[in-house]
Formats: sequence, structure tokens, C-alpha cells
Amino acid sequence: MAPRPTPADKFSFGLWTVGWSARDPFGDATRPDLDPVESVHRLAELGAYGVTFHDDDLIPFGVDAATRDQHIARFRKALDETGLVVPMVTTNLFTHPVFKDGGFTSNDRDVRRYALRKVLRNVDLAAELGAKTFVMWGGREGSEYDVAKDVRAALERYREAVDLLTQYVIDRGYDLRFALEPKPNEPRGDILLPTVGHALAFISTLAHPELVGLNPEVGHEQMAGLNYAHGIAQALWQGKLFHLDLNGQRGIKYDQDLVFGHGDLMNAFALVDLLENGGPGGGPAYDGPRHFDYKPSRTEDIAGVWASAEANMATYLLLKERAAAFRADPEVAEALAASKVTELATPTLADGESYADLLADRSAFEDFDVDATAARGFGFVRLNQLAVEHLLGAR
Ligand code: 3MF
Ligand code: MG
Ligand code: MG
Repeated sequence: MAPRPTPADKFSFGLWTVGWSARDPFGDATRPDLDPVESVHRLAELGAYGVTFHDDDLIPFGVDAATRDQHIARFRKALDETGLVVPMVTTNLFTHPVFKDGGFTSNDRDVRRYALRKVLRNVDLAAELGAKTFVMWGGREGSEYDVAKDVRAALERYREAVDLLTQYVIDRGYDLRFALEPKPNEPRGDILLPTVGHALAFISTLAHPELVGLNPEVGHEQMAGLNYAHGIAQALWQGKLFHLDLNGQRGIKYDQDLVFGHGDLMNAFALVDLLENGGPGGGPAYDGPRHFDYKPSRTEDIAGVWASAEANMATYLLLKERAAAFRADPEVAEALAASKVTELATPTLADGESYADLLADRSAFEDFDVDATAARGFGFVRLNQLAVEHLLGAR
């Protein structure tokens, strides 16, 4: 039996996830639209603590100010009734045809100005609802044709937009940080800031890099053939893991948005182990929302939607249990030491040692037994098998 989630687990879902009516490029919707108010109630019943949304998930694009206020008021009432919080808000700069060449980086300057106004309005709403993170996924920021986009100019405009937004939250005194969400492609042929690494490099050029971090998504990194757990580790190491999108993906293909763990389960195990046990003293390395950005498969009816929402949380909690068992196993501790995994935390130079000392240390080079060391195995396969056996519940 999978453990039951509680708000203390900090699970959150986007309105656009459970609310997806399953229209895809090849077929019509297989489910009716869901009222956001119903989603809030159902998610709370299932044990989630938070709900997130794009402006357009909550407020239909283009409605007048009075109608907008009504949608927000209904949603707020549902939050009050359920106790659900809004840890993160995001803006849709990809659905409406006006954004077909992007928002912040559209070749059309008028579109860029409109995109900024749309985001600024939603930043105000995010702050009003108490969100601490504002995610920006630039799904249409990119191109299909290399000659049709000046990538350097586009990055300049991207930076201009993010710098404006950080200045805005500073001036307004909002307690809100931005998290960029990398993705390599889909819907554009090539999307700007395609991976965790590209986005980290971009952030280092900003006017207020301290206010900008990442929202890496499992499937997005895996679509690029990259290791998600590695990307998360680097984001943590650089203090940039502001938020994350959990889901499942099976290899380098279209964006699948499967339930968390229904793709690369071993990497999901490593990820949960990192998040839950990778911090100081073996505690959590990340204390933000465990946010699911998945799509209930098109084959599922509405009962299947809620079953799939539960599946995300159950899988996470099971992996958390399995990772705890892995960490508590003395044989694992011994295998980690034998594999020198723990030795990597020891600095390569001794305290106060200089390169001159290193050059003078004959044991490091002249007397070092290269052949004997090269002949010794690391035992990584044994270690990984212990992880597999814990993951399968065999230990
Ligand atoms: C697309 C995504 C997006 C972002 C969302 C949040 C529609 O693959 O992952 O979901 O997560 O825009 O900013
Ligand atoms: Mg995605
Ligand atoms: Mg996402």
C-alpha cells in the first residue's frame, strides 16, 4: 500500500495538468473542461497542499476586468474553503496566436511589449495570492528556421525582459523570485534556454541574478537525453533550485508528461533520494513544493484523471520510503564507502596545502602506484544493484 499524502508533503499541481481535456495535435478532447474550483477541491481531498496556474488557466484570455475579478474571487473562495495555497504562478505566453513567434523574444516589438504587460499584470496577481515563485517557461521563444531568428538579439531581449521584471518586484517590494523553465523543443523546433545548463549561464548575465533561478522539468531534460538528477544536483549546488516540475518521460521523443516515475524510474529514485536525503546531515536538500507538471493520458476518463493525480503523489512517497531504506542499510553504507562515493567530499588538497606542496609530494606522483590503482575496481555495479533491490522492495 502506498502511503497517503498530507499537506506536510508539499505536493502541488498545475490547474493545467488535471484540467487538461486531452486535445492533442492529432485528436479532439476526450474529456470535458474542468472548473478550476472543482480541481482545487479534489486536489485538497487527495492530500495536495498547493495549486499553481497560468493566468489563462484561471481567467479566460481577453475577458474584461470585472469578469477577471469574478474568476479570481471564486478561486480565492475555493482556496479559503480548502486551505490550499498558491506557491507558484506562471503566465501563458504560448497559446494565443499573437505569441506564435514568442512573447519576450518575438521579432515583433509590439508583441514583446504586450507580453511584458501580460506578465506584469500576472506578477501582481501572484504577489496578491502569496506566491513565492513566478515560473517562466518560454515555450514559443525560439524558432524553426535558423535564418529567421537572430539568437543573440533574442537573448538580449530575453535579458531585457527578465531585468525589467526583477526591477519591478524590487520596486514593488514583492517577496517573489523568478524560475526559468528550460525545454529543448516543442512547441518550437528549437527553444531558447534549452537545458538547465543554458539557463544557468543566461542567469549569470542578469542585473539581479539572485532573484532568478530554475524550474527544471524531468521530461524536458530527458527529451534532450540529459540526466535530470544531475541537472537538479547542479541547480542545487549553484543555489538555483527555486522550484521543480515532476513528471515522467520515456527517452528522446515528443513531450510525454507521464506520471512521475512512469518514465525512468531509476532516475526518479535517485532524484527523490537527492531531494530528501541529499542535504546537510542526510536531511532534505530542497524544501520547496513537490510540483507535478504531468498530463493525465488521453486514454483516461475523469476518474482516471484523479487516479493519475494520486499516482504521482503515491509514487513520490514510495520512492521516498525506498530511498530512506537504502540510506539506512548498513550494507549500502559499506558499499558507498568501498566505492569511495563518500571520499569525493574530501578536498583534493589538504587544508592549507598549495600547488607547491603538491609538486613536492612524491607520493602524489613519482611514488604513486598508477598500475595498482588502475587495476582496482570501484564496485559501482554492486552499489547500483543494492539500489535496484531497495527500489524493488527486495530489501
Ligand atoms: C510545457 C511545460 C509548461 C510549463 C508551464 C509553467 C504548460 O512542457 O512544462 O506547462 O511548465 O508553462 O510555466
Ligand atoms: Mg513540460
Ligand atoms: Mg513544466
